[in-house]
Amino acid sequence: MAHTLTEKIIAEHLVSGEMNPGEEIAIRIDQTLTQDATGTMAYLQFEALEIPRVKTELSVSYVDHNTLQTGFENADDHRYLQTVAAKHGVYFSRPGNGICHQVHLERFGIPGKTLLGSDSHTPTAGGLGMLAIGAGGLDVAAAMAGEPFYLNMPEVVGVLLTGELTGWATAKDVILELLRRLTVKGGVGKVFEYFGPGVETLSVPERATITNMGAELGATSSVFPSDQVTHQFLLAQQREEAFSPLAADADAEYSEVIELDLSQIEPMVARPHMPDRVVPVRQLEGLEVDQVCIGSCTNSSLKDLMMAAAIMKDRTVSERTSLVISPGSRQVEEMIARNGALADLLAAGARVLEPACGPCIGMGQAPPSGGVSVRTFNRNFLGRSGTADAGIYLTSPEIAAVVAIHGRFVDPTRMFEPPIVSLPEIFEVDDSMIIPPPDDPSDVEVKRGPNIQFVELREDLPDQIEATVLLKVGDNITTDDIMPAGAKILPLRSNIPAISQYVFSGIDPDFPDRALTQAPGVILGGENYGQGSSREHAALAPMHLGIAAVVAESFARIHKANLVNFGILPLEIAAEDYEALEQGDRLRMDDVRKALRENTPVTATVNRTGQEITLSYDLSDRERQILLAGGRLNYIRQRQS
Ligand code: MIC
Ligand code: SF4
Repeated sequence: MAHTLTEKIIAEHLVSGEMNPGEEIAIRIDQTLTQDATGTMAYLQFEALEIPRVKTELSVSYVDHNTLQTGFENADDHRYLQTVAAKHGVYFSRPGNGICHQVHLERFGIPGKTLLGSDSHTPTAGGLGMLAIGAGGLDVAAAMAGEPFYLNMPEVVGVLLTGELTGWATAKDVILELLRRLTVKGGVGKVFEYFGPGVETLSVPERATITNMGAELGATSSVFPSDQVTHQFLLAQQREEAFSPLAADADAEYSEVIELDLSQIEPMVARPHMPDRVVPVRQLEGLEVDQVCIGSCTNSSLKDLMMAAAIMKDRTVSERTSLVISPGSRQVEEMIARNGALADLLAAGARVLEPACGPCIGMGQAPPSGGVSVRTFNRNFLGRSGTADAGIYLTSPEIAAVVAIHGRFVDPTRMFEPPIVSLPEIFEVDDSMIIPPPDDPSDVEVKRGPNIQFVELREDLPDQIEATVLLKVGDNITTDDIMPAGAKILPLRSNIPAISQYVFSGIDPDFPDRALTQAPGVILGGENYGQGSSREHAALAPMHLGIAAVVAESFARIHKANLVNFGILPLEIAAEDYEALEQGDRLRMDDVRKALRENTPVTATVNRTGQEITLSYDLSDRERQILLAGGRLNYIRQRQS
């Protein structure tokens, strides 16, 4: 039988389950990655599993998010991460070496392998033909301990690429076009597999821009074949041995095929405050812009920055606009420093930051009040930039550079041709900022600062839950809404009691106090609850605040898994019942354990109306066991004893 590339990689890694879409399967994980903002929790949890050395082929710990050191917290986290990596056989990519996804693509990715990362943009490595998936830190900790990764077998959607990009159209516009068509929930439960004659016209970093932002579709992953272009990329990275050709069978069947003629793509932009609010750039012509940021794991490859530099060369940033550049990796930064592109950017007035996530996660460079910020990033959620009323527009580096010169949106299509940049055949490779783990770690002492607090665990799931609806929110609530990031809150990622004081702080600052005084509580949400990042803090902190269940019309994949991992029931509610419930209502749920054991819906009585509502769920046998045990760490421990 003919297979898609996704099916081939899954089949090769299948540990249990049948490959029928929607059914739970378990796959072996070859590689893991963590970043510092989720990594501290992941390694604390790994330590709790008491496994001396990681069992993966390769595990890498990156420091790229919390690089602003305004107090001891982030520096303590970095030191903990470095020492715990050395102790347990993990490579450590030092702060300053670059963004995890960019560095992993350059230095570690291998076509055909599986990669699990505690960051939702882990699918970036799909640009290299890996099956790369984002997950919560605990799932990554379990993978490092040699446990398989459990997921629902995705549907495989084929994206047939024909033609070739022309003029100012870029890979960013390909994925923005898909977001325009499919929306931020269009990819839930799916892997997007690219195929067809257009594939070979895209370089690996361009493919990675597309697979990176597949996360914004809510997709489980996105993957490109491994071909001649992949071979060339690995050669340039001096890693030719990692190459193997991979593709779907010619007559493979996709659950659905989406056709994209690359020659028809035009420059696009996602307007505030969702990545799917996409329109052609020409529609925004004239809109004045306060800030332009070029960088992030979506768009900060060598070509991206060289294009921006070529456009800016001999020009000056508009006096109305501040231009900020954050290279994706030290390799990229060093190469633009040596080839003169960095000098061109500096001469044009760019403000250059270290290679890290930076403004993408609100680590500095917040725009002015009510400001318009044009960014080459992947997310433009309200408040994520650090300025509550700023509007973020997502676009390509090319358009961002043009905008920076003019201080307003311009569609360059009819004005001038984009510059042509040539890339070297061999890239500069220097892995001196990646520390390999020692063979014998017995001398390594794991160093913890006062901000690093291990997390308390939940008791077994009670049989009867009486809980208050503490908050009612709408559709597409993001993990940035639930557990905001930014320079002030991120340093508390390894301190759950402290960070939980910020849960829903952008929506309802009284939420944490109300939750603690009225526990147990319920959060009521609409569709696609928990979209966006993989941060398990969006489940861990609500757990600390006594949240027993999230009742929503539907859930985003990673967040739902995180809720299960921390013993919070992800219950589904019908649209009319969602409408009828009000904040402050009390719900009584009886025989919850029995329902979960028997895989039957939970019935809740609403005190205000006396009405009974049915709360269903879509959980595997294993997930129900985890919930009964009060979370995954309890579950693993109970199975070990
Ligand atoms: C993000 O882009 O939102 C983050 C910050 O990289 C998160 C991870 C985190 O919250 O630490 C993600 O995408 O998973
Ligand atoms: Fe970092 Fe932004 Fe990429 Fe998240 S999306 S990994 S914050 S650059």
